[in-house]
Amino acid sequence: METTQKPERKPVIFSGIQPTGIMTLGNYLGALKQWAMLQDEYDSYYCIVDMHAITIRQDPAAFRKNILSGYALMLACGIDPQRSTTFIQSHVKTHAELAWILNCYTQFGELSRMTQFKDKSQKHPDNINVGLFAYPSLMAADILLYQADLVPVGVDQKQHLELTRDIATRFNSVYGNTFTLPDGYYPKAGAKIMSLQDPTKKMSKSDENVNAFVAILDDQDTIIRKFKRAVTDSEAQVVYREGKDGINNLMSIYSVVTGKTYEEIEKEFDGKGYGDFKLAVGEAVAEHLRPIRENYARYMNDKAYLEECYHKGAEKALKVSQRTLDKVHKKIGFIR
Ligand code: ATP
Ligand code: LTN
Repeated sequence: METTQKPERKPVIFSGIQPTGIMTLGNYLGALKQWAMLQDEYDSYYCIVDMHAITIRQDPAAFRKNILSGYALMLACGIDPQRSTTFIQSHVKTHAELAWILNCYTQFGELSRMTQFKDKSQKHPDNINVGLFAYPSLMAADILLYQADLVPVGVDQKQHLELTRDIATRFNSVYGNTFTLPDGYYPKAGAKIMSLQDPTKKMSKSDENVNAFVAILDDQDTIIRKFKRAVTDSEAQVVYREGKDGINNLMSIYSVVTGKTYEEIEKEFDGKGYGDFKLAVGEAVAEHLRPIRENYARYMNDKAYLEECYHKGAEKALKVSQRTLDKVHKKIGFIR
């Protein structure tokens, strides 16, 4: 008798990034670089989450540009639309549809405990909208629609990912196995790059002080200048130690972009001042980001290609995600 062998299912990755401004070195090391590295091992879905971005007020003209440039930057970081499904969230209607359903399986208390909600509410006290509150259930929908096994993100997203698992577990326990429980994937180094102006805060693309972050697209001189101005301490000793937040941050950045260990870095700068060290970090980062800047310029010169890629990506994403949404509708009792 003939045996029918099921084709082996590659594990699935989903991740997203908001087009809320200029993407930073933190976004690159914490997320985009990992996405590119993982794309062959997994069936990968990578998304510009424009629907999440409108939880903060966006200027329409700037927003339109940020969405396209965010998409181009994703490709420039090495995410290949032939090997990964790359798309824009609002193009795929299943995200909003499942998000609504999941809202009904998410508790008010759970969302109230989210630190990102608390931080962003404090930052924008005049616009604490329902979308900002429900942000995590849309994120859960993004992930669960593709039955993702793994979600590569920076550590600031850990709480959202745990909530996604709780929502999925709750739904599965009521209706039987429906969603795959996703695991977070946090890079060993670079999972939390800190602000260059206040190394106790994460580097954020929406920081008002442009010296606090390095944009992936900053030119070499700007990158070096920002590192020269980085806030450190007065000890003048390049060592990784508790309490030296500024130096620890620079050492971890230097370590990721050069592949050197902390010990090697300490040896390299033994007896040298912070000036030399900051210059070396700036130069190494600028060099590391150079090919991305060049690729980005190429992609932005070919809008037709970008358009073709995000249309194809959305088509594939819709097809896959619709299967999960249909299953959910059936389980809940919606009529076809
Ligand atoms: P915003 O400043 O608008 O809140 P953000 O810079 O935090 O945005 P997001 O789009 O929210 O960027 O995050 C995209 C990805 O980048 C997420 O996986 C997030 O964890 C990661 N990330 C963001 N900032 C850092 C950072 N400083 N270090 C490491 N990873 C980061
Ligand atoms: N909340 C994430 C962006 C995001 C995301 C996702 C990340 C939206 N949907 C799904 C991973 C998986 C953030 O980075 N702030």
